[in-house]
Amino acid sequence: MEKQTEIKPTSEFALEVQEGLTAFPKYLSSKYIYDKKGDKLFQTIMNLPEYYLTNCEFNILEKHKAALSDYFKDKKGFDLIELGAGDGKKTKILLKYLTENNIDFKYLPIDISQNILDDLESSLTKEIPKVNVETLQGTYFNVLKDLANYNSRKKIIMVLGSNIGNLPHDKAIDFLMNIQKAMNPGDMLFMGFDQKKNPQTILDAYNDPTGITEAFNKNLLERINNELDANFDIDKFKHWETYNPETGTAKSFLVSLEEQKVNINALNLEINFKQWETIHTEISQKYDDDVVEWLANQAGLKMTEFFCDEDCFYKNYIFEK
Ligand code: AVI
Repeated sequence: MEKQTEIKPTSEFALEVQEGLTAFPKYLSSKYIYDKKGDKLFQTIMNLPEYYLTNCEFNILEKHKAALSDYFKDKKGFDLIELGAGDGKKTKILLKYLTENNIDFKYLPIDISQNILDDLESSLTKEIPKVNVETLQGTYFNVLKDLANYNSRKKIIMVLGSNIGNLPHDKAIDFLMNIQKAMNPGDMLFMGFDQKKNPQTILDAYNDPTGITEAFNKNLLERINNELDANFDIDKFKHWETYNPETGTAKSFLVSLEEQKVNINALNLEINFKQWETIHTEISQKYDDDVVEWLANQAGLKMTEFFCDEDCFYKNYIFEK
């Protein structure tokens, strides 16, 4: 049994850690992997040869940039709003093409991190100085709410990287529904969805031999150590990945290698682990057209087009209201 005296967790992070580690089976939310170190590890993951998602989406944008530009452009110009812009490496393919072809648009990257936005803006000034950019710092939905009536121009809302895959279907529908509410008729959502494929390819993408994905997963425990004064010994946990080809769900776990106790001082909480007990940390959902169409319809959107790479490992879909 966990030992706990009355201490009120003060942040959402503390509250969720307390909830997840006192539940059975134990779980933690992958959204908390992303502090400064987690962001860096994810950038490294995106460049790993096993993490095919990056190249697939890169190739899709490169191959279809002219067609996408035709879909997006509008007589009155348009606003390209990107949720979770990151370093913008993939987006720059589109931005370059649109700028070189004198298409009238404004680029509005949204990110929770002002640092990421500052880096993106200064790299754009160097690489594509003609692009009209306005960065927006905040959570996706606060910013989207503000943008719902931003101006009367066509909005293209873009979410790359299959970020939706980190949400279970009910949360994915909420996410799509929130985007749908910020759209007007004629606006478009352009979103990446990683596809079902050979299960081994998927397992390898989340289990690289260099251990970067393991460090990324374990960053959750490091954050709890640093921010909640805990004493996880991260070497006593093993990164474990599973993929269920029936549901298309890849799941990450941390498995306790031995029976152990961990103290989380900020929560006045002692957590017991049995040997081989798990903490479920992340899902990375893989899709097919039927599931994507079902999610979209549930959220009040219709799928109007998709673009895929050579092997159809990955697809970017266009949705309208
Ligand atoms: C951000 N997200 C789409 C990544 C994914 O593929 O689920 C996060 C990730 N987890 C492990 N490797 C990459």
